[in-house]
Amino acid sequence: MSFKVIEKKDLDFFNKILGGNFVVTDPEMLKENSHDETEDLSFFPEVILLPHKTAEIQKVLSYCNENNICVTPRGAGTGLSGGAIPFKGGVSLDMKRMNRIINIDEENFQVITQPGVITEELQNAVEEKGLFYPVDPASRGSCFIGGNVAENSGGPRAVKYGTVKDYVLGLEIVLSDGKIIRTGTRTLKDATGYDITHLIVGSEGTLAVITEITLKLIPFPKKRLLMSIPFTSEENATKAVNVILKMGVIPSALEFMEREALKRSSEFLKESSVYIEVPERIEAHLLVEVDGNDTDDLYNEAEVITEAISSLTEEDIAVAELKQEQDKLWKLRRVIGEAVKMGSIYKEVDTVVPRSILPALLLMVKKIGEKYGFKTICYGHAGDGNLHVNILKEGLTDLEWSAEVPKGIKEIFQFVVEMGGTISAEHGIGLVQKKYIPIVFSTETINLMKSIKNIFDPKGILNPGKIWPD
Ligand code: 2HG
Ligand code: ZN
Repeated sequence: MSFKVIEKKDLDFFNKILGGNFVVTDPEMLKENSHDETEDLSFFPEVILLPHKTAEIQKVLSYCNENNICVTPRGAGTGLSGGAIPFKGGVSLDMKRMNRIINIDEENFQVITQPGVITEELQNAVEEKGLFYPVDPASRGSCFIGGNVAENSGGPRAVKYGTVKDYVLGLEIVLSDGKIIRTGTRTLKDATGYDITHLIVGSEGTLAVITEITLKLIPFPKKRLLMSIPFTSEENATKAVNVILKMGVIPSALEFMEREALKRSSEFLKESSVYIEVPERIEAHLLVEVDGNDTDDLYNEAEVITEAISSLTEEDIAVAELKQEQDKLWKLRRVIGEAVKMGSIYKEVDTVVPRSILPALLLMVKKIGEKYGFKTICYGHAGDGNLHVNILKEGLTDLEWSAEVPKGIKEIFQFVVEMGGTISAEHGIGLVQKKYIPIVFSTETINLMKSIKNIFDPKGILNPGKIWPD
């Protein structure tokens, strides 16, 4: 599918709608919007548009649809599957100016926000009112809530609180022809018509542009304890996950970090005195957080967890009650993605399986890595069965990287699907995983999804080249 190359008359139209400062063709800025946090991928837009209200997006999309100009919606560019990369050039529709929290409804525990609000800023704003928006991707300090909705993001607290889709009550969206649609409600229950809201959540900017989001909130948990549990074997660490959950304790977070992941993030943070020694015998850690409103209850839960896993580790378990201690441990966990990626070209697979399969998944990942000669660094949201597998180019030749590694990724994905899992838990498909989609879906299912795309965006101008194999 080819699109019209943008020319002066198009730029004149965009200037009329948005004003000159918000129609950007500066090469440095185009370069900035050509990539996100995905591996070494970069495709330049022809222009960046920065709208600050729905009516502007309505006019831009209607014009682009009429003139066959493609449009890639972009949040903060923290994505890990190429979702915001303008694969076919055209317009990068940058949502950073749509950054207002419209209303925090303390009576009904809801917030209405524009998409360009930083997730952590939204969390802090509602926390001031004693409310909690729990979905906290590792990139929460920079990612936008709109991008989180577009990717159905997760994060460490999904094991207890779920992912973005569990909090979106309603949306305002703009379709590729400029129609403005409101979906969903402001009620906690809704059995009215098809659930368009949740069709848009996770659609990666391919069905519509999200211009307003209504989210459900919950009361903020007053107390937290964070346990750092060392293991001398990765297998025992992954086995401990289900042992803990079968004790009836639902941790608010249950993270797995293998030795190399923790070592790299600790190195990465050395200056900021967040440094922990990982003794040679330690092969992996679990971070287990429990939250609630009574500290004694939390210590009882920590006791239950400690008792339950006593046959899997004899190492001392650190229990952080003080927030600054907890923040240090969370910082070590949250920067792993950045730390692991900074030294090398990488491919990252966001595998997820029923959580009892996690031990077998980790073993299989390591076996496939040996078979195809690549190193993996693994960590992730063990409580959800979600294992992030970072494959580093490091010493591999270009041929090994381009030929052998994709074979290994395919085998990992085949195993995951055979085990009842899927190929993305939270990072999305975007550009980088689309060739593996046929491992997950039948041709009929793919065609059904493509026909839905065709209904929403018949000319295919929205985020072209994503999710579906070319
Ligand atoms: C995390 O869990 C994020 O740390 C990022 O999903 C993962 O960058 C990564 O590999
Ligand atoms: Zn993650």
